[in-house]
Amino acid sequence: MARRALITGITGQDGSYLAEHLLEQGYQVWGLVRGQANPRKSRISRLVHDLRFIEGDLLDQSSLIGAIDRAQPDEVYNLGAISYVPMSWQQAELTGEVTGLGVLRMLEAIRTVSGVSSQGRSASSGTIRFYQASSSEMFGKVVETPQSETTTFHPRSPYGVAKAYGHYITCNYRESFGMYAVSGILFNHESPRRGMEFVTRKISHTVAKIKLGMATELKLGNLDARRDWGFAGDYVGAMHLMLQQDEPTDYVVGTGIMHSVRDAVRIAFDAVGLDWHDYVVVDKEFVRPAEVETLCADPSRARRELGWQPRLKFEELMTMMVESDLAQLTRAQKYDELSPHADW
Ligand code: NDP
Ligand code: GDR
Repeated sequence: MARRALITGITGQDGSYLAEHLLEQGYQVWGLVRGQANPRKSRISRLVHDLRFIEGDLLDQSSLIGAIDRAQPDEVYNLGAISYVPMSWQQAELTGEVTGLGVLRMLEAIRTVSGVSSQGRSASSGTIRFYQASSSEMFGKVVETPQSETTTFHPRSPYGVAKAYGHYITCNYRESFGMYAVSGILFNHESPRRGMEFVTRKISHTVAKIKLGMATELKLGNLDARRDWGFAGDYVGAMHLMLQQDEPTDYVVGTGIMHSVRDAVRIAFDAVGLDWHDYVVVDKEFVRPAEVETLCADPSRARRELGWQPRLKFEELMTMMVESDLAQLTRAQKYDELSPHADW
């Protein structure tokens, strides 16, 4: 019988790549979708075929119990979150509820449905394996470089704080109840499916618009911020591998190489033969109340124990994103010309 996986956050960037990866491995894949008529559900249905959907919300305990009961998964991947860091200052409480307490609710749903006793490790630990999408944002104001599984956390945003809660509660359920529950501490990963609000996609999309004469400038915040950026399509393989190990273990996943926002801008403009100095404007609106200046992974445990390695280099990734946005915008332009009521 096919193994079964339940993914929360199925409509997001990572949800789509992970679903594709698991379907390729022969899994039956279920996705949790929230909202009455979530428009992103039809987008993911067009992108990834053979998905099964269950309605539910990380804010609603009973819906998660119902989802586990219905999907009867072997593996649960908790990718659902409010994931845009600036939004976490505007909606700090909601971020705590979804990104932090949502993890507890999912662990409780698994514990309840699989009959794991609350009396401690001696009882059955259940068979459902759980993956939590932890984040390098937990390191925040870094105390050492590069960051590994043993580096101390100092989150700098309500998002980072909520992720740290999700990380520790996952570890706690593993230690308290013997559940197979692990966290992947993933560094930034991007793709043509990345949300427009994140800096790499904002850059690739605006550069493509400038090239096509649809925009004249690119407004950004801190150009000096440095990140360890990789390709999302590579990172979902690490998530899957983490649930196939004999012992549940947390892993750092990244490339070990840093670039600045300025580097990303330069590579993107180079890809279309333009000079970034002519178009980039620094705008205080995009500067954060507390910034994470640098993040760089030490992914040696993942390389050694999972045999995982990133394939795509940052230059290739940014260029691919610009080319994808150029192609998409060109198609949309043609469609608009052919159909005067295209946006109705
Ligand atoms: P996205 O922002 O693209 O996707 C977030 C997903 O969470 C969406 O599917 C969204 O669904 C869902 N969601 C939001 N609120 C709820 C809720 N109340 N109940 C259930 N689902 C909800 O994120 P990514 O795909 O980029 O990231 C996946 C996960 O990995 C996130 O947890 C993120 O924090 C984490 N992460 C991401 C990294 C990255 O670089 N991409 C790095 C490290 C960690 P909807 O369509 O309903 O809005
Ligand atoms: P991040 O990603 O906050 O690292 O979180 P984002 O792409 O939003 O920012 C990266 C860096 O770029 C700087 N920056 C800008 N960022 C945005 N969004 N818009 C701008 O105009 C801009 N100008 C400069 C930021 O200040 C920051 O330093 C992502 C999310 O996917 C999280 O969910 C995930 O946990 C982490 O990556 C790892």
